[in-house]
Amino acid sequence: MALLTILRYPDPRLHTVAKPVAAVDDRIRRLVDDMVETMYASEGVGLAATQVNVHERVIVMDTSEQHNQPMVLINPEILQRSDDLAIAEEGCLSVPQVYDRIERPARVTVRALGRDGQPFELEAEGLAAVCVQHEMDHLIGKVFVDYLSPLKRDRIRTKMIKKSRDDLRVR
Ligand code: GNR
Ligand code: NI
Repeated sequence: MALLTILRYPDPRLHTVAKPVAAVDDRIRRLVDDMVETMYASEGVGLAATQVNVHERVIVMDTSEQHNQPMVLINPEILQRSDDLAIAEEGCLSVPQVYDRIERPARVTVRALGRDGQPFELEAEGLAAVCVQHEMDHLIGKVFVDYLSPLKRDRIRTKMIKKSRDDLRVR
């Protein structure tokens, strides 16, 4: 297993559209395992392959309380979105220390392949619904700050550029 490097906003590679996984083989299983390790090491509840600069449709997430139920979603597709919306405070490992309220469908049904290559369906609500939608956005090159106003996004961009400079200085 290995820790992967997470791209930081405003890295343009975060806006890459991922391709479907052709086959769930050893290479994909290795990617999944490294992503799970990286997600736990970063204390995230989810991670999309886009964030580790792999542009294939792979997500890992764990919204369980004990952080002991990793879930793998390969080639995820949303089958149903609820009409009712919910607002939740979101953050992103690619945009550290930035949190803002985002409105999304409150519940979604998702179909995906698991680590074993078998299809399954997930009915998500609450944090799991927020997380799976946030991760699926990454796979189409969308970061949660893209939902914010251009003014807020510009302030975040400036803050992130300054932060990378500061992070380099203390390292
Ligand atoms: O760790 C994460 N927490 C989180 C909190 C609220 C809404 C979404 C998320 S996902 C984020 C990890 C991440 O950046 N995944 O792409
Ligand atoms: Ni994210």
